[in-house]
Amino acid sequence: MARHLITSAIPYINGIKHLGNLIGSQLPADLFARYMRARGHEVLFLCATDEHGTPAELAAAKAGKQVAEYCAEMHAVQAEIARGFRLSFDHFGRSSSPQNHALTQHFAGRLDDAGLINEISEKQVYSHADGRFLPDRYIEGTCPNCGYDKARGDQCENCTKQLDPTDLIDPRSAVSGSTDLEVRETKHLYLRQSELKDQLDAWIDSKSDWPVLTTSIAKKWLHDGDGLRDRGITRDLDWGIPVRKGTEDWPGMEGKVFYVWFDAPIEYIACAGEWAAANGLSDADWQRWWRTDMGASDVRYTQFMGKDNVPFHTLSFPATLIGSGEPWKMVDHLKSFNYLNYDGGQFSTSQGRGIFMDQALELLPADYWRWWLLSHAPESSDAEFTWENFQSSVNKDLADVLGNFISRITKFCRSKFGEVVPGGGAYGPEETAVIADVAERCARYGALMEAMEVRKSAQELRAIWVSGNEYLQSVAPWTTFKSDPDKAAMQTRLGLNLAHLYAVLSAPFLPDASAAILKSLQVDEAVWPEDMNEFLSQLKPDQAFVVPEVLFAKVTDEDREAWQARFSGVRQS
Ligand code: B3M
Ligand code: ZN
Repeated sequence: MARHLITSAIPYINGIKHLGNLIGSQLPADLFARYMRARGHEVLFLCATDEHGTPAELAAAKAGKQVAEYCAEMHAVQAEIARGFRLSFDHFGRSSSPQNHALTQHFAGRLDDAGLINEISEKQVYSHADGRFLPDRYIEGTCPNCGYDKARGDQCENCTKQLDPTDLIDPRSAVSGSTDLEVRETKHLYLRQSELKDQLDAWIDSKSDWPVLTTSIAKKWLHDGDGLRDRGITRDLDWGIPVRKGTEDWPGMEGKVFYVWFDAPIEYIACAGEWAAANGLSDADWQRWWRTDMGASDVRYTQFMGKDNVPFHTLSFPATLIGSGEPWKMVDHLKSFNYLNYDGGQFSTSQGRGIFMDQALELLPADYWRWWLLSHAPESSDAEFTWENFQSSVNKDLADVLGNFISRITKFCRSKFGEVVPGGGAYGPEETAVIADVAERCARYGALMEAMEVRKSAQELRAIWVSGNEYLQSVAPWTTFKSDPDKAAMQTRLGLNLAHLYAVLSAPFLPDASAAILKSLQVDEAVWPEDMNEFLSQLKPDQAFVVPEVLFAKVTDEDREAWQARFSGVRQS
């Protein structure tokens, strides 16, 4: 038994995530966590909401709420939707937690002690009316390039020109509208990441099993971009983790908070602390996952994220951990994803384009989405969601193959033998062949799941379902029954055992369907097959079962057209 620490990139708090976000980190992380648990490993699977930064402040202001109140509400909303998608987090934490405050301040203090922090003076716009410094995007004015009167201090949305706040004509505060602004000196902390370049380089080189997408992005930022230039880790915002040096004040940093990308990855660690606190466990209990001096050296740590998050996880966060000089567990495997596009364009939160997680669950239960998303995961390249593809995938894979197999075998059995596993008969060559085939495929499926080859795993699982269908089709117990009822009984018994196999193997992808099949077969505990012959003889003659409800309804052409129309525009709320 191994120990697996698994984290998904933590979604921003502002608003409900779309299906592109879901398949980019949380869902594949869940697949992996469920698989590892099914194989008997000890798993700690963590995720949280990313609650700091300007977007959180802006979204709260737009909703007319205090930021803390807004974040608490949105956290509850996101947690509920995560449950709806059956994301099996051991804990869904919050980057605003007391644990993350303490740890973030702790890391900053350690980095400063190690000489890795510089204080740098900068010029920034101060608003008298608001009593605060304004981040660039909080300043509005007229674009010097096109005359658009709602240009932001970082960029003009109208002509896309990149701007400095001082370029704007008639600048005003986006918070209060006040024009009483002044350019002032302000100090910020910079993390001297460049000092850690060689250590980071060596660390990345030691990760020979990382996917190319991950290492190429990391190396690009390390060597040719300016990705490793010293990075500002503080901001002049109200909402966030106050800048402190451990538990002490940091002179000159009063009223400032840490930059969201500094504290967000630290939440992976803090979240384990939140998990321990929520479950009445001790510090040692979470530290055995995170501190190599506390037992974490035998932990295998895997992170899941979209490709845009890779630099933060291969450079910035490791720089924080290495720079602290403390024995923190570093990531072993980093699985990153390309983008999922929506019907000829991009999913977009800001534009409300695409399908959002709450809306998806209003249309269909989680398993339908899980299956489509995972079997089309944007691994080697970007992928695209289209309603035609969704319809055909649901109907062909789930309804016609898996659903049809389960319904056919259980209903046939009921009609001829009643709702009990029938006895009699002995295996012939067809049975030996199908058992050998599913055994071989099952081994391949396990290896693909282990390697986090999400799409290929889905294909192999589907092939295992197909194998049973073909067996049933070729031996045709409904025909055999007329001439040799004992033989038909044996074929049916194997069919029911295959249904059991499908429930167990499909569980990481389709947790609800899997539970429904197990329940109808009256199997209490799902145990992963080790020996296929043995596994497929677990349902014994005379054991009772009940025919399950229809597992998967087909998506009709009318559904598809209606949904396509409903999601063609932008989300209004
Ligand atoms: N919240 C960005 C994102 O959701 C950011 C990830 C943080 S991971 C520590 O894509
Ligand atoms: Zn402009």
